Amino acid sequence: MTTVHEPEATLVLIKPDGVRRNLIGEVLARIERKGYKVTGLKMVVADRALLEEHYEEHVDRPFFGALCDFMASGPTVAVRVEGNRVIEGFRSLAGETNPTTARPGTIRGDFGRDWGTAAVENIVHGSDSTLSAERELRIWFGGGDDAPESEA
Ligand code: DAT
Ligand code: MG
Repeated sequence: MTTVHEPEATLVLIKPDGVRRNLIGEVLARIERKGYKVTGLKMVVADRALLEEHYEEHVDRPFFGALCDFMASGPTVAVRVEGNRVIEGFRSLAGETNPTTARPGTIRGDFGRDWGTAAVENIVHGSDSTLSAERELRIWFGGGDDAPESEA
């Protein structure tokens, strides 16, 4: 069969709240059940420099400091996920940013809620465009020889 789109890759993060709540397996299961491939996986406690780079678009927002504190509050699981239209597809699995109104059936809608914290805690991150996916995968996995290989 002729394929029309090149497979793409996205960066998924299971944030410290997701790890604390034992949702690593749940999130990975949803990714895999959907048919996407996990092609890279690591657990890291993110430092400030990494988070400032990752969230550079939000540097001037009032919640930026709280967001970095939350993201540095424990281990994060970084996942490289591949598949056709996976960037858009994972954002759909994740649901909208605000966990109070994220639809049930989505990761944020099923497992997230407002805890009254300064930074919204919403279990997962997913890249929002091909450009940010490439940039974020480089930040979390590096672009050198140890970068995960694509599926054959
Ligand atoms: P998303 O993660 O859905 O791409 P975003 O890029 O706008 O959302 O924001 C990054 C993260 O920052 C988001 O997942 C949770 C937090 N956040 C966003 N808006 C916020 C706000 N108004 N107050 C507190 N935290 C916020
Ligand atoms: Mg975003």
